[in-house]
Amino acid sequence: MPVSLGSSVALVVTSDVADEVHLHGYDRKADVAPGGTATIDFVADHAGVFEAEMESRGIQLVQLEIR
Ligand SMILES: [Cu+2]
Repeated sequence: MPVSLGSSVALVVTSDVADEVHLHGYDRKADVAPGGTATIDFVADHAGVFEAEMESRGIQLVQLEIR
């Protein structure tokens, strides 16, 4: 998913299991409860391709292409 460098981003994840959402590259984390929502707000201030995953399951959620 393309993201403009310098933009404000809200990564919103709704989950049916408990886990931790982890945005690599920016190393931001947020816990999510079963049936709950986690939000990671950040400014996309460095370029690259970064993966967000469900940390304990190792499931990729999205890949952000910040450029
Ligand atoms: Cu991770």
